[in-house]
Amino acid sequence: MNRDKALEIVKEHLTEHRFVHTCGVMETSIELAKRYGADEKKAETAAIFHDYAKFRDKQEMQSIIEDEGLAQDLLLYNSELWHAPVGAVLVEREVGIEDVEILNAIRFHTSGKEGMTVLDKVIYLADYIEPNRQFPGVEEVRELAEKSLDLALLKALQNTMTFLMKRNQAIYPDTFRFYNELTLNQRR
Ligand code: DGI
Ligand code: FE
Ligand code: FE
Repeated sequence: MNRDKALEIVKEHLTEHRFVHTCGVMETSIELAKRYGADEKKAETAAIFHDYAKFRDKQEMQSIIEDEGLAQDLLLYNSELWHAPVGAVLVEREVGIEDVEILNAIRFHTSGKEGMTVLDKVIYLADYIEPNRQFPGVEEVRELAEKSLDLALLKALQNTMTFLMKRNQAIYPDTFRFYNELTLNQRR
């Protein structure tokens, strides 16, 4: 889809702050796609729509998780996780995007999972390091992202999981599996 059209569509579903974040993810995703060999156009589209469902109400997201046969264990974890898989469903249904690689990158952008494609990883990392993000540790991950996709992701995962654990939050199993995969691959 044409970039301007896509941005026009998504803008209606986001706050100004989240739209600015989305534009940052778009720019960073294209850069990372070039650097690490993912399809730049798919990265652009996935980035634009990655937070499409961020502001849907919880009740609607819960119904979609139930009715569309998404992983039911999502309902046991932080509802912040829901907008990613629900977003993939709604971007297909409402925007008409059918490309499975794009939809998967949206689907996995919050939890991550084992066996992600380069495109999935690019969107996950771009979401974390886009220029408008400011939190402790982000600069280190930005620097790692210049050299190694997986090392940058591993640091991002360590930061996120530490952040969640310090707040007594549960960690979704796919996030753990993603972290374990990245860690074990570093040792080979
Ligand atoms: O939607 P964004 O704010 O741009 O970023 P995101 O899609 O990565 O959402 C991050 C939120 O999800 C953040 O508040 C942490 C929260 N979260 C809750 N449980 C988990 C989790 N993130 C991961 N990776 N794994 C969890 O188990
Ligand atoms: Fe998100
Ligand atoms: Fe985001």
